Amino acid sequence: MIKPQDVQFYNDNGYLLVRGVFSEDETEAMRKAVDRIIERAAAWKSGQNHAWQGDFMPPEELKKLVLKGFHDMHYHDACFLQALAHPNMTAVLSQLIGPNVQLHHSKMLVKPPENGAAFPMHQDYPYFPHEKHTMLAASVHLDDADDTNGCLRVIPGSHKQGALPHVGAHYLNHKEYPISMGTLCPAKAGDVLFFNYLTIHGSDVNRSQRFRRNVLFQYRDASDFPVKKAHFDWGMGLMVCGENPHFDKVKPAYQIV
Ligand SMILES: O=C(O)CCC(=O)C(=O)O
Repeated sequence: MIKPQDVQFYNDNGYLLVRGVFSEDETEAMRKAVDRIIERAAAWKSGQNHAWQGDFMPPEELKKLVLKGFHDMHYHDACFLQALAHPNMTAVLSQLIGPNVQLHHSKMLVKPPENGAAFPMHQDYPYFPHEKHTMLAASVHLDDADDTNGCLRVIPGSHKQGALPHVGAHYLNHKEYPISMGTLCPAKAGDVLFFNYLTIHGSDVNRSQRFRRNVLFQYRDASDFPVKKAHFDWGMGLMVCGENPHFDKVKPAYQIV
């Protein structure tokens, strides 16, 4: 699915857009599944707003913004389990991470039309630091995304700066790193943007008339261990390709409730 020069691009820039990882039918199935999750959440009155809060926007503007989010997508609908271990996905992951790849977590991010929330620029590292920094996000586009509906932005090469101080371990100083500083990463439905957890990224408000629906899978090398116990999600440690050399040492500690 990708060439050695794409792997080089990822290593140099900390991100890579791979076109057409998912077919139109697969993308449509995921879009419908996301819509059904939102409907079910409304029925159980659990569709709370996940918009990021903070001082990166005036409070009166921030309170109008909406983000529909859920973690553990593969526990909501089987199409996400198929997607996160899809042969096109694992073909890319095994080249960017290595032969033994584990899921860390999955989530959806739905920016509704006109008021879809922004993400201030940040690294994902502070949320789940690991020893070897193999962790990356694969952001699956379910809709065409561009500047007007708040597509992802990255700062190319920023992963080489290592871990940076975040405001309340949440996002970078927005005066030093405004969202506008990020390089736009427009993408089509079915495309996947891969970016390392040290790569500075974020996205602006969706002010368009269109949805921006993404599903994000986070993966790591099976030999890259967390430096602190944090951020446990269902399905963490699922092998999506290769083998687990450390099953005797590391097991997820789940409590089923
Ligand atoms: O999808 C986006 O616009 C940004 C998501 C993001 O930065 C995150 O979930 O950490």
